[in-house]
Amino acid sequence: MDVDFKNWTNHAKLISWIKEMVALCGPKEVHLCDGSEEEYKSMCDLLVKEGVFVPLAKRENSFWCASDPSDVARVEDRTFICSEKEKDAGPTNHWEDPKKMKEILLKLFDGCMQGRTMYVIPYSMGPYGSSLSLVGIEITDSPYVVANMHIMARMGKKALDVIQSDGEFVPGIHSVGCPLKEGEKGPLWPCNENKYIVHFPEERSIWSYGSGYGGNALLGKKCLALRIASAKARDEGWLAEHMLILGITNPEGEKKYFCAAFPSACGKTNLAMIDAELPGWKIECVGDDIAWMKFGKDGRLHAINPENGFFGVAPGTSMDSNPNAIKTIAKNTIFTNVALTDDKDVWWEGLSEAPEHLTTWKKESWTKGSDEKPAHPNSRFTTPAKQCPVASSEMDNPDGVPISGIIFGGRRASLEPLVYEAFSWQHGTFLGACLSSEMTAAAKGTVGKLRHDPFAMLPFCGYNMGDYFGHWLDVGAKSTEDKLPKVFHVNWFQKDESGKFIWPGFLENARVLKWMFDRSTGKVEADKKSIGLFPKKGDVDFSGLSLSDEVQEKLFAIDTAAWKKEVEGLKEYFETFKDSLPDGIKAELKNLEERIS
Ligand code: OXD
Ligand code: MN
Repeated sequence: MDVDFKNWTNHAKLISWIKEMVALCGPKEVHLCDGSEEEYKSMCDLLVKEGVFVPLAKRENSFWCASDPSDVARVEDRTFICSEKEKDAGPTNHWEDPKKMKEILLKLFDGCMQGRTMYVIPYSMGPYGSSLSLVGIEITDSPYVVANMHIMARMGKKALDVIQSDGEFVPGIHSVGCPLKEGEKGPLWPCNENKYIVHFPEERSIWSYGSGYGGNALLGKKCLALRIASAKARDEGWLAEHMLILGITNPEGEKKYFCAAFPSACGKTNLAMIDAELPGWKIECVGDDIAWMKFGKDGRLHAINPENGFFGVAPGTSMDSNPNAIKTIAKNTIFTNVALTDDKDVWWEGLSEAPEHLTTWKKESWTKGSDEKPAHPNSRFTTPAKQCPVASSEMDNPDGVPISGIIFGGRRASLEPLVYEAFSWQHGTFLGACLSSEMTAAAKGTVGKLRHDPFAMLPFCGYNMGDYFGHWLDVGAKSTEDKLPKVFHVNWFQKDESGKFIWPGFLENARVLKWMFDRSTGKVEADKKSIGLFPKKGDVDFSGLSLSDEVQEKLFAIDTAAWKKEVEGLKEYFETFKDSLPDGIKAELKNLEERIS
């Protein structure tokens, strides 16, 4: 098939790769995307015409859609890091020999787009003109993916201009793996039970087959911005992290930025756009999922959010938990796998009182009182980041924002106090490596079971996690403690004996952010304790919360016996990394053991 690249690109390497993919996948036609508003509209019109999208009555330019019930989440067990050497993928990733994997993929992709349109998406992760940004090309046979990429990335001609001037791009090929015979219409949500999400970190390329959902298919997000970018960051001395970025301004007008990493189901999106309940303070959102950090000339780490939209989990999002998210999704939003109301609006658990009748994400009729959950626990909204009422004007700043603090947190019913600070960058790196969370019903696995998720990067690190810890230590060695961000650990999820949360969480978490802010300006001192630096009494403001003295004490208690047990668990966990576990982490584990004994 002849593709007319005139007025699109004349970049030889790009053209030759697209031609190669056309020959391999055999689509019926090729659409070279321009990223325009009209293109987005035509994609949505097409999806409405096909019956994939249902236009919503109460939200301008917004749509409801439902995936195939077998294609609802990232598939970690089908995600591969195909580095040349197995050791470079490490013990926490699935590895396959790149040559062998290419053979598998070439067979799968052979003719996989038959009867479908191939879309070629040029996109930038990060603002144009930033030395931190990366450009990718995603080839896909899913118009749903094209529509979502319009929201999630900066997409279009300008990305091609970047390729033209510096030649570099990350190629990503995606297919739902559902070719169509002549005249066949196929399912509304095409996918294949055989799924492969494959990364070649040395070649810096992505091949994704069989899924049309989220991180499996929107290749800019987890595949490029985390797995490929983390491998590139290791080679080039920067950080690609699974972190939100927020800005805090105090009543005196001083502004600081923080990044935060949390495993799934710990309220990361809620914190990213928290509606501060602190008079005179202002909190702004730069990003809710990914941060890329590089040293500026000032010796400080500066971060950009490579994304342009939020792909947020809907259930649990409400005017109480996250009013800014609710306001963000009022228009121009794609809802996937939530429930549809009879008057063509969306609903999910936790949003409001359930209506009497709904259409579930499985397109079944649902009446109030039924046991089934009408929205899938991993149902999502795809929405433009700039619609967020507290979107930071720095979202497009090519220089990024200087980071004063990095926050790690997990869901722990006991052990971990409300907040403490690391003694140093090395100790902070150790806190990131130790991160773990109790699983909720939203993730596969046993509810309540502890899952180690270092830096919340377990499913997203594009290389050996042990080397990744070492890379963090190396990054710290490039600057000095006074310029490096302070590192904090938080836990919003402590429970009492009856299983009730003892900290109110949600918007009240801003009180803890305020303490971190005051630490970063040097306004308040901290108490040195066995596991870290703790707030002095009264420095985390509890006024108006009616927390009993007992609860206030429990929020900051250190249970030495439990910590001894934790250390034993960590020793065992760290053995997984064998000789890639860096000395700095071993030293911090030993220090902790000594301090609590
Ligand atoms: C996400 C995730 O979708 O972390 O952001 O799973
Ligand atoms: Mn995420």
